[in-house]
Amino acid sequence: MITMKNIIRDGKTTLRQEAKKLTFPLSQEERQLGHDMMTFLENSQDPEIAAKYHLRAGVGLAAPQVNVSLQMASVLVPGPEDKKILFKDTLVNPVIISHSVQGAALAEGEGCLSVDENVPGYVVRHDRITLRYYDLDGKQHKIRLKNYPAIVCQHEIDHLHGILFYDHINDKQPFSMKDEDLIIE
Ligand code: NB4
Ligand code: NI
Repeated sequence: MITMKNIIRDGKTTLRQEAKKLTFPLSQEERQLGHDMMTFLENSQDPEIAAKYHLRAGVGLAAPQVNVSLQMASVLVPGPEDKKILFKDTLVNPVIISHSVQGAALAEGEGCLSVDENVPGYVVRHDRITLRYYDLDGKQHKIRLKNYPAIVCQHEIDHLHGILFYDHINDKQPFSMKDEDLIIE
């Protein structure tokens, strides 16, 4: 079971490396990693389990965060009031093949399970993306995402390229954004 002990923190080299592409079929170990990352997200979003194991809540987790330098990330985005699921899958070799010019940022800023400090500021990303990825079974997906799920996937894909959310924050004016940029509540 993945817990906070397995999640490496800012300063470790893996977080700044370009992760390696996977080849199919995945090994049993690689598939297991995908399942374990998704289970971490489910556990972290369950108040009882999260309290018991001291898990910080997460909507995404990328393999480099558990010190595995491979292009794999799990995403579990619940809808408003945690009702239905907006997006749930483990992304293998994900690529953003096109995106809107329109930018968007989460109103609350971003946090990262690998960054213990709070870094305030808007992280302006693409509001809409077309994403190509493979799932753990090797099935190819090409999907369009917008708003919150699109932001989460971009945060995870950044991890696969050694980028952390605060790299995008303007340290002189952390809450500056273009008039056209969308703020997602
Ligand atoms: C990834 C996110 C940071 C910004 C937005 C948000 C949370 C993370 C990091 C975009 C992606 C993890 C992976 C949350 C959270 C809302 C949904 C459902 C019920 C609690 C949960 C809380 F926990 N970020 N944390 N940070 N990361 N929303 N929610 N709620 O997930 O570092 O690379 O359970
Ligand atoms: Ni993160």
